[in-house]
This record gives sequence, C-alpha cells and structure tokens, in this order.
Amino acid sequence: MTTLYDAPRCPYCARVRIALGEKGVPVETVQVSLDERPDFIFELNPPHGSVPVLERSRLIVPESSVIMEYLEELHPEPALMPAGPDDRALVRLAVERFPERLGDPYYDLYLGRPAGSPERLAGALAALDERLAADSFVAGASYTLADIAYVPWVLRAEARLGIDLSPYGSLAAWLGRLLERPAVAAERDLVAALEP
Ligand SMILES: N[C@@H](CCC(=O)N[C@@H](CS)C(=O)NCC(=O)O)C(=O)O
Repeated sequence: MTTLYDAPRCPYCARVRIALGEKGVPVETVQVSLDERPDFIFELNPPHGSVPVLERSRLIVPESSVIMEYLEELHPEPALMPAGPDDRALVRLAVERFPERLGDPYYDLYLGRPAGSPERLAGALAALDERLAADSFVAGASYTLADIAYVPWVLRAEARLGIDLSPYGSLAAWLGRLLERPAVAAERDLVAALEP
C-alpha cells in the first residue's frame, strides 16, 4: 500500500496528488496539520518535518520532485516524462528552477516578506507566459512533470491571491488545457474549498 502524508493547502503536496491522480495509483492519505505538525512527521522526515512524504512498503520518500520521479519510474504509464534524454533534462531543469521562476515570488508575496510584491509576482507570471507562448507546456511540446510542478502555485495565485490571469494569455490558455485533465481539475476544486 502507498501512503501519502498530505496537507490540502500545501502546493508541494498538490504536485504529488496530481501525479498520483494522473497515474491512477490508489493511495491512503494521512492528513498532517501544518499549524501543529505532529511528532511523527518529524520522525518520518527529519529534520524538516515537511510534507509531502510518501511511504511505500518500508521506503519513506520526502521531497515532491523526488516523489514525482519515483512515481514515474514505478508507474511509467501514462508517461509524464518525455522519451529522450534531452527532453527529460529540460523537464528536470524546469523543476529545479521552479523556486526562482515562480516559488519565491509567490511565497515572498503570500507570506508578506520584504522581498515580496505584486509587481515581482507579475514579472514571474509574465516570464512564464512568455515561455508558454513559445511552447505549449512548461518544458516543451508535451504535458510533463514540469507542468505538474508549476500548476499548484498558478491555481493558488488565482484563487488565494486574487491574481487575474487574463493579461497572461498563453498562461491562461495553458491552465485551461491543464484543467481539462481530471487530476488538475480535482486540485482546482480542492483549492476552491480551502479555508481563506
Ligand atoms: N522541498 C519540499 C518543500 C515542502 C514544503 O515546504 N512543505 C511545506 C508545506 S507546503 C511544509 O511542510 N512546511 C513545513 C516546514 O518545512 O517547515 C518539497 O518539494 O516537498
């Protein structure tokens, strides 16, 4: 059995939820409170105590990008990585660069850090829009783990930060394409139901 230590509001957990949904993998979910993190999550994932954590047999796998690739190797179909090494490298690069491209501008604004500003997040969304004007998906011509790595924050920017995506035409069109996928639509519905 596969167990996901999960928190609904966590976008890193959302990456794993979406990947599991795409693969149709049955999973048992253990909800972890982010406000009062239980001792067991620090025991499972020392020293951070962060989620997501995936447990399968006796293996404990933290870190959303590692979990996504692990799931891809366990369940290669439907493929969420391209076939060739060059294209695979581009997916990994897009995931690796996620913090600077979207994560940091998002969190700095969301958490009210000094570096955060609506303008900085707008710049990050504009750069993503430009990328998506050149290619249909974040790392090229096909839907991959890179799209799954970014979309939880785009959903939350819209729903939780009230960002209007209509000025970013290619980004909005990409989101529309992704929302046709049940696993991504389920995450949009989960975000809509979160406490403010
Ligand atoms: N690098 C981790 C980040 C996970 C993360 O930051 N999770 C948050 C919830 S969204 C968390 O558990 N934060 C608690 C902490 O690390 O203090 C990943 O990709 O899984």
